[in-house]
Amino acid sequence: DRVQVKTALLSVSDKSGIVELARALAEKSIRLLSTGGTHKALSDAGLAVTDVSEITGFPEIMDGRVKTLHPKVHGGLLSIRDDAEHQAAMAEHGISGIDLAVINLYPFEEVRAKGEDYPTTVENIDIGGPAMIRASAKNHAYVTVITDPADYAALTEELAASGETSFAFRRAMAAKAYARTAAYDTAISGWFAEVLDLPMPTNRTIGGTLAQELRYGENPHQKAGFYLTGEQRPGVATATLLQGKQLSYNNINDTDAAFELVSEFQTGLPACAIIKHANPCGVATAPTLLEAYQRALACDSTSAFGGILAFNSELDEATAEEAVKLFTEVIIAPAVSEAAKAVIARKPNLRLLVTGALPDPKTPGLTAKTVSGGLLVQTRDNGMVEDLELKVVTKRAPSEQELADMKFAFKVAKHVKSNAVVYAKDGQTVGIGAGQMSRVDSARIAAIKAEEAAKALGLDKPMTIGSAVASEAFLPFADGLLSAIAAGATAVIQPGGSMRDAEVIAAADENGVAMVFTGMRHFRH
Ligand code: 93A
Repeated sequence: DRVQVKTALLSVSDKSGIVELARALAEKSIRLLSTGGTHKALSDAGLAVTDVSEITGFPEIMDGRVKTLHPKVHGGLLSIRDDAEHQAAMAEHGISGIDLAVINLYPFEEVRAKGEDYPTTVENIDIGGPAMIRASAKNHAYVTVITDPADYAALTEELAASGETSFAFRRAMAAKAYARTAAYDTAISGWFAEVLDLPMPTNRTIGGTLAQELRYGENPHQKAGFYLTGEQRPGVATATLLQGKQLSYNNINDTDAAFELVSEFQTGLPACAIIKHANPCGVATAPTLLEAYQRALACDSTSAFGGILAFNSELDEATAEEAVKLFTEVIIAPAVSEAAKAVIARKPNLRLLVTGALPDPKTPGLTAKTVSGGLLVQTRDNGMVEDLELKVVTKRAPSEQELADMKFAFKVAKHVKSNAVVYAKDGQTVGIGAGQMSRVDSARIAAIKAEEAAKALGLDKPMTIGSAVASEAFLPFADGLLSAIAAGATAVIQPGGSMRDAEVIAAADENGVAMVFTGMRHFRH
């Protein structure tokens, strides 16, 4: 199953490592063919290399759009070496075999990410490269295809002894080649969907490129990887890791939840969110980041242990000094001051991520989750409470303060797993109930947590007294409302729309509670 490599075709946009590779191939007496730019790079380095146009007898035309799209190239890549008819066709048309193709594509993804103009982006859709990659990969019984400079070393090693490649190697590289062309076309299709603002789920492929193999998945016996979709959104996928170990699967999931939540607060007022198991255990805004952190922590300092901290503004020294007192896995912020970096450096295991900016919560985009045998894809929940027409449904209208607390609570509830009940007061969560099958249980749990927090803080009563409470979906019965009232809530925000709305409104009126309907639901599972 070993194949002697006699002729190699090199055609690369990313020219890193290509000269060294070509030199190693030449040392094995492998004949080198290549296209314009690659040819120049190799011959400038003193290597003997034949231009593909000499083989095809055809110049590169149309600004290089047609350079390798020729039977002499594709016949050389696709011919079955021990098939008599294929051999006859080769002899008849003067086609010689190409045993190795080293190709990487026009940098479409990079050009797209830079937001280059339309014609430039289109021009960077590679046609000839994918055609050659796919042809070589199909013919992996005879041909070796390399699409990633990271594999040059493995190729050189493979060829070291006898200038041959094994079937196992060729097949592994073929598999990688199709993953590459699939991801490439997915990026192109995603770009079109963006440009055309296509509605879901029209004419687009969902997918990404494996960027990182993770040590394990949600649990140590599960394997995992991090795939990037190419979406240019500030966040965990595009952030820079300033210090600490590689992020784990759970770190990435939780850090995303934390940063997306804190990015809801774009008013310039500092905000902090603390996440555990993808749910917030405290969120607050305050005049300073330090206070925001302290107030977020106060909501449930027990659960915050081992959590993720996200900030919506530059992490400063004072906040960092407080933050390192808590055992946390990850801190993520749009920026980190030099002094804060020095503070965090004292905890070398703490992962510090800087994103450069906050994502815009209103931008469209897709979210996906798997079910067995499928992917469920939807547009991101980019509904914002500020944009909703809130309807007061009770006799008593909320005060200014209650209204502000309601909106804050509803914003947080959007990021809490359903059923979500969030109590808030003065820009701070004071009780969060998440992920219960019954809404009234979520309300009760939030109240219990508030009592525990009060004890931990040495307060004589829970902070839910005089708070606003949010439910991310309608209150189906009055029981959830009554539980919130028992915990001291005076104002309620919820989507409304239950069959029993009248009953719920009556219960609110009886207790002098103000209630508003948002008309928008924020389920999150
Ligand atoms: O414009 S193309 O789609 N038409 C082609 O025939 C073709 N052949 C190779 N692009 C083509 N390529 C691509 O050119 C390769 O995939 C590679 O990315 C690039 C290398 O060009 P050069 O050697 O001139 O720098």
